[in-house]
Amino acid sequence: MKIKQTEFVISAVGPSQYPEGDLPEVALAGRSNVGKSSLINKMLLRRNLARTSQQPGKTQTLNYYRINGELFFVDFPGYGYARVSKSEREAWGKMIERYLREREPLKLVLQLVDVRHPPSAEDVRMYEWLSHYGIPMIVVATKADKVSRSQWPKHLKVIRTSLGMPGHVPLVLFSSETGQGRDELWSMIAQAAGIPLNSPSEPANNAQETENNG
Ligand SMILES: Nc1nc2c(ncn2[C@@H]2O[C@H](COP(=O)(O)OP(=O)(O)OP(=O)(O)O)[C@@H](O)[C@H]2O)c(=O)[nH]1
Ligand SMILES: [Mg+2]
Repeated sequence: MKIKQTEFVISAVGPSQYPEGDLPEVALAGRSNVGKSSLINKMLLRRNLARTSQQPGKTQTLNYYRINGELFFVDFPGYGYARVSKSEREAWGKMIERYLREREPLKLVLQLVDVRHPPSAEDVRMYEWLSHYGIPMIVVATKADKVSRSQWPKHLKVIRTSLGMPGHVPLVLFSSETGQGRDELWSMIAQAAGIPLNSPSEPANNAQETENNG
């Protein structure tokens, strides 16, 4: 995916603030600190477009990023903060549930889990909740660079088993440090969103190379 233009659009607190139009949306869910903002920045090759919330666990907004005028990334508020009150947690749940149930442009959810640790009870709940809505999902195991290569299969197996993921749900290893998983994720996102990986006006990399060599 060639990133031509990226832009933070809005921190939406509810449906009236969601962008109009029908650009496909790809949502990102996961615990606070799992690496959602880092993944967005790596996917978009921007150092600091998506920032960590100033008040972790408090931000109850859906953050919209527009890419190439072709699709949106929608960053969910992170879950898993012990200090969040019951009413805040409920407000969070209501907002997410309504979004998942009603948001027509939503094409794909990336659920992020930390590859180092078995999924938490909240990760499992989130996964079950997302599956319930029948929205296409990819589980992304973040921080791959923090686990040695030889240990990857073991960790991935724990994730798949703990979440109860059927074989057809993709599980992608990702690192925002090394860029591992970036190409694979882009091709899955483009397919789910129904957008071309390379726009017709732009030859794919290998086509360009062929032309240059010729
Ligand atoms: N080594 C390594 N560190 C990472 C990776 N992804 C994220 N981190 C680090 O993990 C911490 C949290 O990353 P964020 O991207 O801010 O996490 P987040 O999920 O957006 O957190 P909230 O916005 O609080 O929900 C930061 O210190 C990142 O530098 C990764 O792939 N590898
Ligand atoms: Mg963040």
